[in-house]
Amino acid sequence: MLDCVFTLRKTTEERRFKEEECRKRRRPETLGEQETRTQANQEARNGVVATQRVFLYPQSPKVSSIVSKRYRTAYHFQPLKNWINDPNGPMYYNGIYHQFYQYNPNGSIWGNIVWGHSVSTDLINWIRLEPAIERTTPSDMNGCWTVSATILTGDQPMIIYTGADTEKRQVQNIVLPKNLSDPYLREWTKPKNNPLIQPVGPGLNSGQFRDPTTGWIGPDGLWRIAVGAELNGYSAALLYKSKDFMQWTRVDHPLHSSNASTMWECPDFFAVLPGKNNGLDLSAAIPNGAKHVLKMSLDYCDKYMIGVYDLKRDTFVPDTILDDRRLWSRIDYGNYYASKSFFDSKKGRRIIWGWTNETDSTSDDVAKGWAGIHAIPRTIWLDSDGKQLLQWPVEEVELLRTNGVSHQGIKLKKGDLFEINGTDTLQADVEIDFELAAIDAADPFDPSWLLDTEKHCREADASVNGGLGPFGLVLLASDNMEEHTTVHFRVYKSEQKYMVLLCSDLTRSSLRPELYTPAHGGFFEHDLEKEKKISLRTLIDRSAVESFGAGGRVCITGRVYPVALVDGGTHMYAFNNGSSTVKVSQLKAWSMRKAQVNVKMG
Ligand code: DQQ
Repeated sequence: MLDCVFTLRKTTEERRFKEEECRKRRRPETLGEQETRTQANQEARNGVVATQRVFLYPQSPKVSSIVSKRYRTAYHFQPLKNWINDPNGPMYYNGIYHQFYQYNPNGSIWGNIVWGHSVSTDLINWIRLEPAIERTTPSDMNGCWTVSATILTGDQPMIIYTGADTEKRQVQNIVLPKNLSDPYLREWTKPKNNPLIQPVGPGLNSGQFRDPTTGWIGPDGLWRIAVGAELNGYSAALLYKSKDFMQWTRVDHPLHSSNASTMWECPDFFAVLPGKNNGLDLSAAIPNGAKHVLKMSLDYCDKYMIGVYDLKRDTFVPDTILDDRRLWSRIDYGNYYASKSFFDSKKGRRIIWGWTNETDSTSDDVAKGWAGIHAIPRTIWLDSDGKQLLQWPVEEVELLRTNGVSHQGIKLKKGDLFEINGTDTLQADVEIDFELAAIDAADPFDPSWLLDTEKHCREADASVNGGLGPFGLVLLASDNMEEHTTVHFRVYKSEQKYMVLLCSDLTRSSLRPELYTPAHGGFFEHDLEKEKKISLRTLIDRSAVESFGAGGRVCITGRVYPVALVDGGTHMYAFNNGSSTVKVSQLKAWSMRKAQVNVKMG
């Protein structure tokens, strides 16, 4: 077995580069395995073949440089060059979608942050504008960080953002558009009264006080925002009130706090209606039966709680409080952080989008000259059970689909592999429905897996046969399968219900050394007795793989850098490696055209 190498998984703040324990466990291939692999490779060209022949371990790599334009995504948002992280202040204003983003104009690692600014009419194609905000005043001299936009009554956009002041304290500032008649709102003004909010008060850590939410109006007609903070050593979303959006007073209790963690970055607070995928504007009248969601970024992922906003006490009360934060629900079970949502008044939906970082090394990013993408914007709403958020790529992305192929009624017996031909395997949108006949074949569920789903996905990988599953997709596979990424389900039976695991296993995605290649995974409850099928949608965009299990119950985003993507071609398959046969009742796949994400202002 090769020694484990460590890799650097980059996240947010200065000094926040974190060494992750390497989970790639590879062993050199034996001669017998090499032979089997060659044979399997020939068979794999004509439809269904045996998976056990191809889930093999790769050889020691000898690979070309990672500096290739071919790893840049074709329809995810990323600037022409350099580093980006959090999406900032997304909004729809006067017929235009705006997104700002944390951007380093000088290089491809975090630092010198300004707000990049791009505008769009469809959330997929973007015009790039000059940076909207840079560090120019005493209250943002050491940082102009994450922001939320609020459109005040009378159509006035305002953005509250975190600045790091001359003493490196985190303060909250405001900016306003200079000229409301400019359709692109290119210039923003910092009023003289910044900072609006100082990090004062007992127990508040002035270096952990940032990322204000979009504002909302309470029953008393006052505006509110929440700010992520560390209070007395624990995480809190501190609540502030204002009459005019300029003068803010801290409410004597947080919107919500928890002693299960120490700081929440990028809190997001919004209302949802169970079973309805139309979004709600938090400042409009909230219908009866609505629930509230508090999203927070921590532990390198975005988690959320569903509950009610108690108007009298002005607090968010989660339906369930889980002391162990490993059990908190996640917006995405992969590489996805610092997401922000907004109410899209054009289409009456709530949209969320997040940042997906590279998983190569920092020196690779420096060599590439770029790092970071934004996930495809997703419509987000609450399932009818009131417990689980559902997400789906915005419908606009479907305009990029071309060259569709479709198959029905493919039976996949244990060990079968079906090649999906006819589409671009590097830029694709795949929708597949798996029909399950023998749900009793599901293996028993062990609740301890919930504490570390990545470990479970790694141990029970696609080569490990189960009662019902693994079945799913093999993506970005090299000719000889030395490189491949699997996105697959396993079904388990737990007392009264079925628990389904979606894994996005990147452990064999690339022969390159020093990559972070986890096996991401998330569980969800599924009423299989009623539905008898599970759907999977995966967007493949070169180095990005974004998957949506069971209509968006579990979403997983991953980054991969297969050598075959640069040096050869890749393949895509549907597979089953569970004892029970599964039927692909419907499979649709499209090539995806390139989006224009950096159109220069004419
Ligand atoms: N990124 C920003 C911060 C935020 C962090 C700095 C989250 O405002 O807390 O670039 O990724």
